[in-house]
Amino acid sequence: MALLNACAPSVNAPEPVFPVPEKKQVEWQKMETYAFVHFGLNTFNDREWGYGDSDPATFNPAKLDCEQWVKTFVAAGMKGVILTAKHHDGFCLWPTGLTEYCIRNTPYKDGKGDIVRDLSEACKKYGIKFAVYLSPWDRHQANYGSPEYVEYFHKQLHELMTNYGEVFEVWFDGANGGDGWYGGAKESRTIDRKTYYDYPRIYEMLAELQPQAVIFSDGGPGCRWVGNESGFAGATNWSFLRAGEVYPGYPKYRELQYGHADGNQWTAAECDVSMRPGWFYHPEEDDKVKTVEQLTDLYYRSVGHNATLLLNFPVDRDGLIHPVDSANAVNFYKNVQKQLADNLLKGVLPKVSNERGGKYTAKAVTDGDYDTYWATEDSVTSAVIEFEWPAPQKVNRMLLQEYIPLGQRVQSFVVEYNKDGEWLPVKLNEETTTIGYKRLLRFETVTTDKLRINFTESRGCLCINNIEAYYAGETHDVFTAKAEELRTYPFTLPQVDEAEAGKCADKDAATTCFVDGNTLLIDLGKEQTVSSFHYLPDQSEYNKGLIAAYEISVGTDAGAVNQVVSSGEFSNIKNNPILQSVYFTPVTARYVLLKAVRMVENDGPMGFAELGIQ
Ligand code: FUL
Repeated sequence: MALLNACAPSVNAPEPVFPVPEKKQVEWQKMETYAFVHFGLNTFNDREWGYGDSDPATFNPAKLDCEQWVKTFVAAGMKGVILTAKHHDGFCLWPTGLTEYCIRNTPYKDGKGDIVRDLSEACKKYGIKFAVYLSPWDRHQANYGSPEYVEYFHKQLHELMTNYGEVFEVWFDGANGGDGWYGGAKESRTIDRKTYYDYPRIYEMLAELQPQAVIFSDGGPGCRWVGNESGFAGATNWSFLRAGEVYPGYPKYRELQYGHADGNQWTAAECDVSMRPGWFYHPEEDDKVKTVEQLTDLYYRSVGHNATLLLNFPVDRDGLIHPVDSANAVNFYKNVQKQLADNLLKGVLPKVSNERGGKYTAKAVTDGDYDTYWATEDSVTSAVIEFEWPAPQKVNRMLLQEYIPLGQRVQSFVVEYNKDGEWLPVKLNEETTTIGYKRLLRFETVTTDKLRINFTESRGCLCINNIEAYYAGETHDVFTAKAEELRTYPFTLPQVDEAEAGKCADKDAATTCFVDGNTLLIDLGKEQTVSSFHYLPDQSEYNKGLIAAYEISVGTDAGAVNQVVSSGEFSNIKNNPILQSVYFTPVTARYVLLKAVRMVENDGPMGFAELGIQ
């Protein structure tokens, strides 16, 4: 036998199809799910984007316990955590030598605390990876916008990269420049997002200090933002971008859900989403924690769409993960494990229409080894693989993996089952185009003794390393977010067509009322005590008509609605268009006038999925 093998012609591995990932990018993608922690002064000041002026004296988490966080992540199957070491407000969770706006000047542990250290050590203790988010935008520093700030920012990164051990990722946020406190200047500052931070120098520093770290930003280079903060990638999802095209704040960011099919740089997608509507903790969101079903749905549309899932935990004011968040996260993981428990294809020997030979045979797709794969001959870019069971099985899930160290290739495929001798496609609600590192499919249950996958188009010969099938039971997956429950006084919009106006008062988040101009007059019909304004932006894929900054006035006479009760920004509305609530001192009024002081996009009407006045 040994002699025979030695004489057999050796079969070469397929050539890579470019772009291909670096080894560290493959290791990163294998993590699949990891946690995000948003915690800082915002937590104690009920803010999503601190202005940079919150008093450090407000930061005093009485029960903070990083081990509690990490134990939760481990129980939820997560392989790492990324901490907001500094968010846009500029406040540092480590005792930095570079600014006084940090944990040293808080009552927490009498100024002796270091949350970056505590979390990195808890990660080591429980065996998960650690990483940091460092906001480039800093609304506290007086010199933000100048070259001196860039020096400061690079030094901050240096501190973090040298004092806390290995990080698996470095997270650079795309939200950059705008209003801020800036040392008391209280103004708006813009920077050139492409050049200001001198990223080439940052990449050099990271290559030297933390070569294993994958660099995140809107356009990578290590991994990319997925173009939404809802936690899903497109069903078609290429791990490529056209190099040099995407920069922080890239206007065509929706493309990031799908990648660039013709891209020349490997930059896989990461889906960031919070357990709650906001990224930071707000007590009024205690009953708005994502459910097990919602999280399970997101898992299929992130990890199952060739991306990773970065799931955020808004740590609460005690410094702990809230019990509802941890219960839902752990039960979500258990639910996924239950749905994908018993691989019906394990060890089943498939039949294929083409095989390269050598060690690249069909049995590699069911042998449980990541590094063995079935490959077709060089010129063969379409092929069929068929599985047969001795008796019919119920099936409604499939898992497919391409061997990405050699590139992402598959462009389209069809899954079919055999019914009384006839091949029929399984019924699913998304396209079957790309696969990449991992593709999970949910389809209507079929009972069959034969399944096949017809790979119809590919960028090169096929390299498939894993195929699994499951029966997940009859589940009720949630495919769209539920409309927010909004309580409101009855109202009319006297300047808007009645049918159109109805769309923002129908409790249906899927219908949006569009209003031209930049003001909206709301009539409560009679005088009421009002103290809050609620605005759910357009929830369609493109979130049309988003208002970035507002002024709210009230009055008792339609001709004189001029008592300003509040003005400000709808922080982060572009990326996370959730329900926006403005609270003000109670006042008696019949009319409320909203003025859009600034829109996210300059042209087009304002969009209101729902409105509420209370
Ligand atoms: C965004 C930020 O502006 C949000 O506050 C949050 O940190 C999210 C993860 O990224 O761009």
